[in-house]
Amino acid sequence: TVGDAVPASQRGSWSSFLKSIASFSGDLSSLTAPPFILSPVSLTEFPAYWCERPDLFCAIADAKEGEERHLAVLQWFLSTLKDQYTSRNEEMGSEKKPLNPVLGELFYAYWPDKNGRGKTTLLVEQVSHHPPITAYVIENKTKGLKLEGHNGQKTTFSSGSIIVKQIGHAILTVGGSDQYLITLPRLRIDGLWYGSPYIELADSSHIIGGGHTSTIEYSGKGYFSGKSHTFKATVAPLPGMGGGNQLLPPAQSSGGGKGWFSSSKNASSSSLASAELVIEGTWHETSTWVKGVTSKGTLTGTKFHDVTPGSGAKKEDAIPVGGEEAGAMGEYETRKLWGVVAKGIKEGDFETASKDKSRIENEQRQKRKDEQAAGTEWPLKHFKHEDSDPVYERLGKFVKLQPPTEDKYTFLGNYPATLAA
Ligand code: CLR
Repeated sequence: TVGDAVPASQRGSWSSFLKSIASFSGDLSSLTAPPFILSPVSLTEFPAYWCERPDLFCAIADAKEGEERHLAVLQWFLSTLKDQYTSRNEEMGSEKKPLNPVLGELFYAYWPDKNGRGKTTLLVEQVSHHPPITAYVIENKTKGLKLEGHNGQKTTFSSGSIIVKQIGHAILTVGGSDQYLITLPRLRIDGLWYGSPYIELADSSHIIGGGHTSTIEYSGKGYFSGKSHTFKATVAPLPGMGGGNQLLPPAQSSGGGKGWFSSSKNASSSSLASAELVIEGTWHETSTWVKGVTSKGTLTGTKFHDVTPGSGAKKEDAIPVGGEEAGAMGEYETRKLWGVVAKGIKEGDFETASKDKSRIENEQRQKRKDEQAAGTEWPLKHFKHEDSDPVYERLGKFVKLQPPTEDKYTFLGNYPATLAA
């Protein structure tokens, strides 16, 4: 029955919440939800999920450019999915409603140097409130790795589930010029009726770069495999690029370098290089090579990624830092801004939580009014907004991405002193 997992006193408000989402499309973040479903964490902290297994992220830089590096990117990407999409269920019992960031909200954090991998830093800024958009940059200067991206959501409601289309994309740059475009899957939030929401991934997403393209198709319970959190990744050399596949004659399997994308040298051998690689499994557990004839030999039947507890890919939480010179957190830093609200939610003091949440929201409304009256706009601190993204356009063409271009938030390079290496 409705709200099986909902505290008895909140069942009524859970049903009204469900009714309001059913008759609603767009920005879910503004809807009032009952206390039991509130998370004390703001969406500005979510970009940390991209790097909670820093060893896998750093391994990308050590892989040889071409097929080997593309596969390292795919392995890292797949290994982030468990943290991105199931960690709230594991830590808080179900998916929850995150705090809705205010314009200008910040999150600074890092993963420390270990075994010579160097320090990895995370900088996040809420660059739009309406609709909510979060921009981020994750960088490891020692390894020459930089992940830049932004995120938004378009939500609709369909037969009892929330459907979330992710807006935005990420671009990973290795060594300054080797670039990978990463697109994002669609989400379906199920289990709403019972009050225990969880995410299933749907449709497909891509990784394009290093002379290869990966298409990752997602399915869940009741789909072709019948199992939750299932995927199939197909890796193929980009047309006319050889892609460093071992089936090429050695002289032509140069595996990348400068001019990789404009080179037509390998065009005639593309039929030889068209051998696809296929990996299948569950993204929150493990996957296996199904067609694995790679430049490193035949891997068919062996493991590809593994995020089960105790596996090699260790999970490490980011360490938050204050961005002010002295290291204390500024007013807009997420853990300071939401401190009282988060404490209230964690301790079950929802009155204090909702009071401070209203204070923050009212202050924001007043700020926007003042700006409008003064004819000014809130200035972004770390990013510059652009209407198009040339890297997205160039790489997206290979899989005819829709839309053909997207906005871009370019990082200004202005790290706070506390985050600089
Ligand atoms: C944000 C970007 C991250 C991946 C990610 C994971 C969970 C998503 C979140 C994104 C966006 C907001 C989200 C959330 C799950 C639930 C929440 C869709 C895509 C919505 C707004 C809350 C719905 C409310 C019910 C849980 C009651 O990289």
